[in-house]
Amino acid sequence: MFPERGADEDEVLDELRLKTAEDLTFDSGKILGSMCTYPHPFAVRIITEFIDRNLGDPGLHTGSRKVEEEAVEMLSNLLGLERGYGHIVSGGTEANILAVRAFRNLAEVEKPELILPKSAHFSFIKAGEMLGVKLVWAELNDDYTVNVRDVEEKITDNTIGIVGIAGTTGLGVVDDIPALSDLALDYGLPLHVDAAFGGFVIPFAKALGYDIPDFDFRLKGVKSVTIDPHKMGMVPIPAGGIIFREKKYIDAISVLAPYLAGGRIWQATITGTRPGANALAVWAMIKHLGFEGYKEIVRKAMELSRWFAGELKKIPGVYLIREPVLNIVSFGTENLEWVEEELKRRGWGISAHRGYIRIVLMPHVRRGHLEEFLRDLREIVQG
Ligand code: 0PR
Repeated sequence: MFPERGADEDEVLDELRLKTAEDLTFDSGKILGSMCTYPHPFAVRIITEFIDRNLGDPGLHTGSRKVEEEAVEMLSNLLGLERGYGHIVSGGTEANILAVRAFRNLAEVEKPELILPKSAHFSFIKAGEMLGVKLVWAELNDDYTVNVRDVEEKITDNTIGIVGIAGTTGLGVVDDIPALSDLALDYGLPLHVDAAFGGFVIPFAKALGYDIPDFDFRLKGVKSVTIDPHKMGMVPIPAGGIIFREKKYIDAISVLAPYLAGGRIWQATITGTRPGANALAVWAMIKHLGFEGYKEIVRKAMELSRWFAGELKKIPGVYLIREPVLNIVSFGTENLEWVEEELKRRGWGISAHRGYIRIVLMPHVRRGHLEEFLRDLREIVQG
C-alpha cells in the first residue's frame, strides 16, 4: 500500500535491510553461477558522485557525452579498432538488439533472417521477436563451437547477418570467429560477435598466452561487437557496450529527438533517459586498471578455473562438459537435477543449465569458496 505519511530514513533502511537479508551477496562466496560480481570500489565512488548525469539529454551533460565517446574509443582500441562507433548501454541484451536492428535496417530485406549458433543467448530471441527478424539456428560441433559449414548452408537471399559468440553463456566457448569472418566477407554479410562476457576476458587471456582464436575487429568481417563492462569489467550494473566498425550502422538506428537541450539530437540507444554515471564508471575503471590491471584479474580467474576443472575431474561421477576455454567451468553428474537441488539447498548460488551446472570464476570467487563447494559436491554425489 502506498503510505500516507513518510517514515524516518533509518526506519526505512532497517526495513529494507531486513527484507533483502535473504539475498545472496557476492562476498558470501556462495554465488558461483553469476556473470556479475561486486563492482570495484572506485567505480562505486564514481557512480555516487555522478549519479545525476543523463546521457539521454547529452546537450545538458556535454562533458559526460565526451567521456562516453572516449570510453567507446578505448573499448574499440581494446577490440583492435582505431576508431569505433557505439554506446555504453544497459547490458548485453540491449547491445545485441542494437546490432540486429542495425543489420536489419541496412539490409532492406522484406523477410529478414539472422543466422546464429544454437548456443546464442536468449537476448537474440527478444531481438528477433521485437524486430520481426526470423532466427535461423545453426548446429554446434562436438566441441560446442558453431558449425561453420552449417552456417554457410543456411545463408539465403533473406539473410541480414551472422552472429558468432566469443564466450558462450553456458560453457564460455569461443566460436571459430576467423572462419565466420571469412564466410561473412565471401557472402557480403555483416558478422556480429557477442563478446558480452568474453570481451573483458579474451584480450587479456591471449596476452597471458592462452590459445584462443581471434574474435574482434582485427578480422575484417566483424562489423559489430557486444562487450559488457558489467560482467568482467568490474563496473556496476547497468553497463553494456556495443561497438560498430562503421558509422553507417549507428546512423541506421538513429532516431531524431528534435527538442532536447543539445538541439536536434540523434539517438541510437533503446533507452532514452539513461545513466551517465555508469558510462563514466566504464571510462574511470579502464583508466584506473589499464590493460595490466585487467590482465591480472583475468590471470587469477583463468588459473582458478584450470585448478577447479582439475579438481572436478577427481570426483567420481562428475565430468566436465568440455575443457574450459575462458573462466567458465561446466560439469555434469548422474542424477543432475537432484544434485542441483541439494547444492541449492546448501545455499550455493549456481546456474543450472539443461544438462549441466555452470560455474563462473568471477573475481569474487576465491579458492576457499571452491574447496568448500567441492566438499559439498563430493558428499552429495557419493550419497
Ligand atoms: N550475451 C551473452 C553471451 C551473455 O552471456 C549474456 C548474459 C548476454 C548477452 C545478455 O547480457 P545482459 O544480461 O547484460 O543483458 N549472460 C548472463 C546469463 O544469462 C547474464 C547473467 C548475469 C545471469 C548474472 C545471471 C547472473 O547472476 O547467464
